[in-house]
Amino acid sequence: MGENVMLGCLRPPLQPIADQTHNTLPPKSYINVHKNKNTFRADTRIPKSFSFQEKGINLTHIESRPSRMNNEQHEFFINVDSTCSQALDEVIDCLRTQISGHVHELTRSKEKDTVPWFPNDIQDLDRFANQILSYGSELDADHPGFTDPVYRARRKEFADIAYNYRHGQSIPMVEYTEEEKATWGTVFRELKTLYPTHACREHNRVFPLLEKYCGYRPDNIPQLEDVSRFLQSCTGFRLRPVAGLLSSRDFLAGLAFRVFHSTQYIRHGSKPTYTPEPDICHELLGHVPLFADPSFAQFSQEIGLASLGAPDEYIEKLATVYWFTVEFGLCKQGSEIKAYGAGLLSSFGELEYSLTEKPKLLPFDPEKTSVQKYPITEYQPVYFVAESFEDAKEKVRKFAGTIPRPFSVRYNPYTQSIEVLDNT
Ligand code: HBI
Ligand code: NLE
Ligand code: FE
Repeated sequence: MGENVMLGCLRPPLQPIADQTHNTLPPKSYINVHKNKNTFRADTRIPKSFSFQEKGINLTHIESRPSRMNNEQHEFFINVDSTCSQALDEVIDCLRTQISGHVHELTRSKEKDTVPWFPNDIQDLDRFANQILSYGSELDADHPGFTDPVYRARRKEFADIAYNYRHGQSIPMVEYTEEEKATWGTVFRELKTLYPTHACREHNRVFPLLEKYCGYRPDNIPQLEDVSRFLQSCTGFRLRPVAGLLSSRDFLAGLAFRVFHSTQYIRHGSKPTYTPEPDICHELLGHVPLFADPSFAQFSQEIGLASLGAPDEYIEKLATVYWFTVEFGLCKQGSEIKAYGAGLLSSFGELEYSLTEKPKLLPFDPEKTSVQKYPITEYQPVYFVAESFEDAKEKVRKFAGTIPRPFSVRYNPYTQSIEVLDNT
């Protein structure tokens, strides 16, 4: 992915180039700057066109030394990391024309084949636990729980369970409060009235089993551990507790192992019919029934496998495909359209809305679906309709084939690890 460049370029000492460093990617390139001390001006600024940041180039290291050739001069060695060779050429050209000195490109090694790290073994998922994007005690200001200290403290308790969890342990049981159970009860009862008409047949087939074996009742919030065991017996899918949102890359990687990262806290009681965040209602009522379906489980795992080691732009596309299928998918069933997306199946408000005339419906097509923009804190204006899970799976498989990866992957369920088959 990266371009490796070593450059010689000109800057006086004390020049604030380092200000432009803004992330911690590993050094990939070197720019070496010589400047004659005599021409040094302390207030020199990098002209705008030099802005590395503007071109998406990260300065990862900079050092200056007195020149060995000429002690009137300083040399600046600069490491930059860029994913775009052309942007790098442009910046170097700018430096050459606008700085009175020499700019040497010392090395540039193409690392187009550098593959982002991915978990190889199911235990590697333990590494994600502390990479949460936002959670519990850091609720956004417009969250209904933001100003509720009791709710915030409770969220922190759940976050700690997830942080301390390791693969292979059983998921700690939680005693939910009366208030939490009341919220669950409201969500559960309302959704149950809609499922027969609005949910896909796979969801309706599994739901009674969850009532029978996992304690799905209006007055009881089922325990993740019990549900995880049930899922393992159906499709090998399992749950692991998570403190909040993971990055798309981490979250999708879990699916490759048939591991679903599940929140354990419940939404704030003031808004039971819709919340933008995943919560236990969303996981247990929306996702779990479908992960118990073999065809859907395989579909989900394939999105996960496709994501392993994929370039960032494809992760974003896969996350969007995930969003419009696993989260907000609609599906043809006979002459009708039904909901199979978990975000719909866990929101009384949006489930009802999704099957009215209001939203726009488009056919599911990964090429197009993967670039559709979407809001995350309100009802979706657009849904994609799949012909069937099998058809969606076939299409995603084809799409995954277009992801540039110098290897292919296969999940070995006996060792619970990823087998990497080198294509080069
Ligand atoms: N993290 N814990 C958690 N739960 C999700 O449902 C989730 C996530 N991270 C990203 C994500 N979903 C999706 O929006 C896609 O980016 C995969
Ligand atoms: N909007 C959903 C709900 O209220 O249950 C949650 C969506 C999570 C992505
Ligand atoms: Fe979800």
